[in-house]
Amino acid sequence: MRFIQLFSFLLYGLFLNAHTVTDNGKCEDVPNTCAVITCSAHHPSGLPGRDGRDGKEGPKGEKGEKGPQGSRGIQGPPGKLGPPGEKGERGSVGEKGEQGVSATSEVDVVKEQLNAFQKELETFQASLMKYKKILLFHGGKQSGDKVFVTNGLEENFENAQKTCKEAGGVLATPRNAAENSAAQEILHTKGESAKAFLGISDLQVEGIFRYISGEKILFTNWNLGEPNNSKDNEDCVEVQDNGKWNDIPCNLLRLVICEFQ
Ligand code: MFB
Ligand code: CA
Repeated sequence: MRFIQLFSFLLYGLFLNAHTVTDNGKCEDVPNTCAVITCSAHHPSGLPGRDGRDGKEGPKGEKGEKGPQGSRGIQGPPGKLGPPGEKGERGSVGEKGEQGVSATSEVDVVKEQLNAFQKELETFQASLMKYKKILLFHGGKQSGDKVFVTNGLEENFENAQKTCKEAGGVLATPRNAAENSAAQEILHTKGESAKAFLGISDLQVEGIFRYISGEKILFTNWNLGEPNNSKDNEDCVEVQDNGKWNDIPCNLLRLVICEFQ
């Protein structure tokens, strides 16, 4: 009996048209075919068919409605500097300043300071004159602001410089004929052929004679044929009792004459 039922069911199905699902999802007959697969929606008594094959990709959908506003973006870079603002209103009047020093009192203060300075200078000049008188008393010879004095001892060039520096002066350095004569007079007080070192040498650069301060000499009174750098060893300078200069070795002993200003 069951076989007949199944066979009749199958036979029934064969007489039905085959169906397919169209692109728009409808179920339509396929003519001149025997139904094997049916669309169950038209045969409620039929068994549900298997899932159909995926349809072809449908056409692009219509543009959707505008979505909700996105969340706030991150802080953007600072904007360009804006144009200068308009000039502000005039500020309020400031507090009253302290009482100024009257011009008169300022001038008075300066006058007082000047007077004090003048008195100090006079005291200094008086002391200086006093010391120069003492130097002259001890055989010193003055020329202009300078006083030339000897301690009566002979030393080499290096030690002669130190002796004058420690006494508050420098080695005799005539800068003109008058000063040179003052130094020469001191030599005359020390007898014939006395000679003294001057504060001049070409120790720094051979052949270029400079003062101890380093500047090139301006005034000279070289003896005839001098400086000759005899035996290639004469870098210091002596003044002779005739007032003439000669270059000699620095290690010789000569009278120390200092100058004080
Ligand atoms: C030279 C002089 C040199 C020595 C030598 C005895 O002059 O240039 O410095 O003093 O005499 C001739
Ligand atoms: Ca010489």
